[in-house]
Amino acid sequence: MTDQAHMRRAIELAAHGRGTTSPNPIVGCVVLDASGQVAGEGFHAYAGGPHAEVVALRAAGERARGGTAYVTLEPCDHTGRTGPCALALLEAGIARVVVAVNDPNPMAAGGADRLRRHGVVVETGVLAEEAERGNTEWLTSVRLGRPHVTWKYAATLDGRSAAADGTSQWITSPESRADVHRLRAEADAIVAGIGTVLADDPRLTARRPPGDETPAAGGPGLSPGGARPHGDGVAAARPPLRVVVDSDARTPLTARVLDSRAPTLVAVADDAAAQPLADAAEVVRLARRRPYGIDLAGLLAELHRRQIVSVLLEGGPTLAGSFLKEGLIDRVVGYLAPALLGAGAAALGPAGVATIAETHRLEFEDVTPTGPDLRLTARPVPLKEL
Ligand code: AOF
Ligand code: ZN
Repeated sequence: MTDQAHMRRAIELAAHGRGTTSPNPIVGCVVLDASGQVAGEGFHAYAGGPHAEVVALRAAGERARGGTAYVTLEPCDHTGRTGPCALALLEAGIARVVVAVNDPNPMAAGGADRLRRHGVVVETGVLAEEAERGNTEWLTSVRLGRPHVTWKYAATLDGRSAAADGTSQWITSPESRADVHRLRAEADAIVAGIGTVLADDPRLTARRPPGDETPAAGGPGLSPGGARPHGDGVAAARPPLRVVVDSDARTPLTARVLDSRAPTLVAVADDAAAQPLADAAEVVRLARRRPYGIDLAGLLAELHRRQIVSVLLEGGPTLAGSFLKEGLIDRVVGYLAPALLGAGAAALGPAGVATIAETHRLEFEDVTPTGPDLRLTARPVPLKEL
């Protein structure tokens, strides 16, 4: 088997950690013995748990000596929640390490260098693009110092999210709505504007669809040939933090978003009247901005401090427009229903575009049917490519 094939398997293993590793990345590892036979496999299952390399090395035992390790992310060289993987690979006697993506985390990087200094052959960049895709959110948060933001909306084919009288429920199908719950469950935080909270009174919680067997918490990540382990006394994955952008502090105490199902943060302007939210939510004050309420980059910085890696931005064409205008949207997921309204609010509000030359250009990444609807995923075109 080729390096690519083993790396593809490592990427597959990494994906078992999807949704449970935050604030850590997903990482997979395959260890071959000296004769090229697979001796151990592993993936990172939850923050605080063993790294993928350690899991795979444990499974391989003595067979790792003189062998090769395939890792989707450069082995770490630091002692964080766990010890340095570069050291573990050296102690196991690994002779060659193949890496997909370099670690941009300055605290952890340097593993490749340390291994080379000790005579290990290190190759990097194997299936890098594929491995990057699996860690888009985490890589964005490390590189930009703010969470990765996905803006999600649902609309008719003519791009409207509400009818002329403001009614907006059930534009898209039950399948699309179930898919949104999957998106929510994968996010660390769900952000909505006060307009949406007042109009729709959403809970902004992630309901798992019936039949979804994905465990809420990660296990030790041991995996050769077996099903994904779970339980094992590991803390359950935290429910996504609910964030309300509410510059004038208008969130009513009776709002469902303040229920006890998940923690809530209400972001108000620094000059907003004090708000008696008691214990229902934490309030954070941010600089007031025009036209939309508060300093959104400041809000993301605050979420970054709280180890929020991925944000799902929902609800509020105005809020979404402001995020877009400030260049704070990394991915767009639109659910389009085969329906037409002809009048009513557009899915997106003003986003700083006055003339066609200023259009926000995106590229489609994926198109998937969700029941009778289409789910379109797109990303902003990187500036250098325009
Ligand atoms: C992981 N899993 O399999 C690898 C990681 O807090 P720690 O000790 O778990 O360290 C997390 C950092 O370690 C992470 O941000 C990344 O830079 C590096 N490598 N992390 O969570 C793994 N190999
Ligand atoms: Zn490590």
